[in-house]
Amino acid sequence: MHTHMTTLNCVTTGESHGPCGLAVITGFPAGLDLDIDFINTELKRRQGGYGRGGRQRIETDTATFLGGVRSGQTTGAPLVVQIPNKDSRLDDLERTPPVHRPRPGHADLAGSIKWLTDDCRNTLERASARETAARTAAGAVARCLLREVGIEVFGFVRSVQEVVTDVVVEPANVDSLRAAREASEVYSPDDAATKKMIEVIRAAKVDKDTVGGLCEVHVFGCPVGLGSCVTLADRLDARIAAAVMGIQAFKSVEIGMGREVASRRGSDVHDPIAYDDSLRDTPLLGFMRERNNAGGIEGGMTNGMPIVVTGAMKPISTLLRGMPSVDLRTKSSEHSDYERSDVCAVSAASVVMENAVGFEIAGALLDKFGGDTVRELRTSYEAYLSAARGL
Ligand code: EPS
Repeated sequence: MHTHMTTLNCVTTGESHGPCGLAVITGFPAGLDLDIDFINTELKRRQGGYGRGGRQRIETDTATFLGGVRSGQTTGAPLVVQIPNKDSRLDDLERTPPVHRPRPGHADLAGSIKWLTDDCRNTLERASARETAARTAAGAVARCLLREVGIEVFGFVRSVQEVVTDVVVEPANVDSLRAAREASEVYSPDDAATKKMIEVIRAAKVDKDTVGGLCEVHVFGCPVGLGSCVTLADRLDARIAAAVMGIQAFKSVEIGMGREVASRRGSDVHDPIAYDDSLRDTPLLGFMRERNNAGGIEGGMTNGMPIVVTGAMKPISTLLRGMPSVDLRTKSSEHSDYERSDVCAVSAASVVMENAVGFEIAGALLDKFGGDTVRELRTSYEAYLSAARGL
C-alpha cells in the first residue's frame, strides 16, 4: 500500500489517572503567534457541558508549552504541549485498584485479553478520554494557523439521545450561533433544545444510566483544492473521518448528507454548479453551489463550500447501575465495575471534534502550501489563489 508522510503530525497521550496529557506536534511552521488564551479556552470548554462528573471540578486544564515556542511564537521545533493532571494516582494501588469486571462498550475486555491480564486497569487508563485534552490542545494550536488564512471552525451539539436541534448553520449566522452555544449548558445553540437535552441527561442520571448524541462541525473559508483525490491517505474526507472516529466513544462519522445519500437519486444528491463572478474573491472562486449535500468535499478535496461533519457518540460505557458482565478471574456472571465517570460527555466531545477537525484541515493546508515559516505559507497561498482566479 502507498504510505504517505503528512507534513503535520501529532502524537497525544493522557491516562485517566496518570501525571499528565501530552501532545507532540511536528511539521508546524515557525513564526506563528500562538493565542494561548484561545487554546486554554478550548481546554476549559472541553471540561464543561451538563452531565460531566466530579473530575472536572478537580482539574483546571491549561496548556504548558515545553518546546517549540519562544516568546509566544512557534520556532519550527516540535511543539510539546503538556496538560498536568491534578488527580494523578496511577501508582496508588489503594485508590486505583485493579478492575476485574469489564464494562460492556468499553475497551476493558478486549484490552485486557490483548495485553494478557485479568486486570482492566491499564487498558482503561490508556483508553481514557482524558487523552482528548491533549488532542484538543493540539487542534487549538493548529487552528491558530488556520486563522492566518481566514479559516474558522465551529462545532456544537446537534442532539442528545432523541432530542435534536434543527438549527441551520451558515457563514452569515455562525457568530450568533457561537454566542448561543456559549450560553447553552450543553453547547447546543438552541434554547428550547438545550432545556430538553438537560432533561434527558438528568433523567439518565436518576436512572444511573448514560446518554450519547451527535456532534456537528462546520469549517468556513477553506480554499478550493485542499486534500487530494490521488491516494487514500491524501483524501481529506478520509483523514477527517479517521480523526473523528478516533475520538473515544464515536461510532460513526458522516460528511455532508452522509448516509442519506444511499437512499436518494443522483439528481437529488449532487450539488449543481453555477458561476457568479461577484463571488470570485470568496473561497468558492465564483463556482457557486445552492446546496451543500457534499459537505464541502468532492473527490477528497475541498470545493469551496463549508465542510460539514457529523459524529455520533455512544452513551458513556461506565454506568452507575452497571451492566451484565463477567469476572475475568472466575468467569462468573457479575455486574460491571464502576469508575467515577460522566453521565453525558457529548458537549465535551463536540469541543474535541471541533479541534480534531481543525487539526486535519491545518494538515491539508500545510501539505498544499508548506513552507518553513508562516510567511512562506501565506505567500504560497496567495500565489495559488491568484493563479486559480486567473484560469
Ligand atoms: C476525562 C475523561 C474520562 C476520565 C476522566 C476525565 O474518561 P474515561 O471515562 O474515558 O476514562 O478519565 O475522569 C472522570 C470522568 C473522572 O471522574 O475521573 C476527561 O475528559 O477529562
